[in-house]
Amino acid sequence: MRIDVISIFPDYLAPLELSLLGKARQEGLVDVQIHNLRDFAFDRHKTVDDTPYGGGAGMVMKAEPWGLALDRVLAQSPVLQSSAGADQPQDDAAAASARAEGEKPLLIVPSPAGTVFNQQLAYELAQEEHIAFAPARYEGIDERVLDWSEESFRVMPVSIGDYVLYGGEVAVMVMLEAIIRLIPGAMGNPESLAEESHTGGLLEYPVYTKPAQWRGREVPEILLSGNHGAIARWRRDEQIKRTFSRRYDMIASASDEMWDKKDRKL
Ligand code: 6GU
Repeated sequence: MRIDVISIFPDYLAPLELSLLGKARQEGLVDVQIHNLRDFAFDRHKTVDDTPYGGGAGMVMKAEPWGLALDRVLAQSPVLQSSAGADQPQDDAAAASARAEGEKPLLIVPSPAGTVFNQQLAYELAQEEHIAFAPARYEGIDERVLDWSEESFRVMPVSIGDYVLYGGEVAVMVMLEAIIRLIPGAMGNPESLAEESHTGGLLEYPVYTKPAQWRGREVPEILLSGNHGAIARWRRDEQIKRTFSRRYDMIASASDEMWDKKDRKL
């Protein structure tokens, strides 16, 4: 998978080098390219923002640097290389309009006004061949950039939750961590994916490790019993209890198929 991030704060994305994310990157599962938006501003002060037309508070990100940065991302897109050929020059508008939706890379625009990111969307995004992220600062990006982008990208405004951040960079980090670990081969133990919170409709059960006693607290006896059937039942009961108390919204929206005949009212 190819991922591009265009930002005026590329240092925010530095943690992508660390840990499992860095490993997925090193092993070639994902090719992440960070672009500094200021490299696409050519005036003396590398200006990326200006005052809003119509007046009002704050600054708006200028269209020109975003246009050039997105041109660069398109020129490097594996999605477009495979359909048009790497060396073929592309007539921008004609090529873009001829392109079927499925042949366009995805452009995610982080915004508190977007659709809310969740595990289901993370699974879908992990299947993409090329995703570009356009995290904005200030009051946002000149709307014409998003309008123009529709010609060459599938544009998706995405929020990571109902609160407001200074800018989209941290939201990009959150989304990338959720997406990259779902790429086959990027998880230390893929079996942990099947059991984790937000995959089976219930929250994860509590876990314990040695020692069996710690500060007067014991590990639940059933986990030491060796009775795998009973342990599985206990874990499922704990999942149900936990989900009821912490996330009743997930219980309320669960489909009937989620419930096992042996699930009890707890
Ligand atoms: Cl994606 N961006 C910003 N600036 N604030 C947010 C957000 C994104 N998601 C929730 N709040």
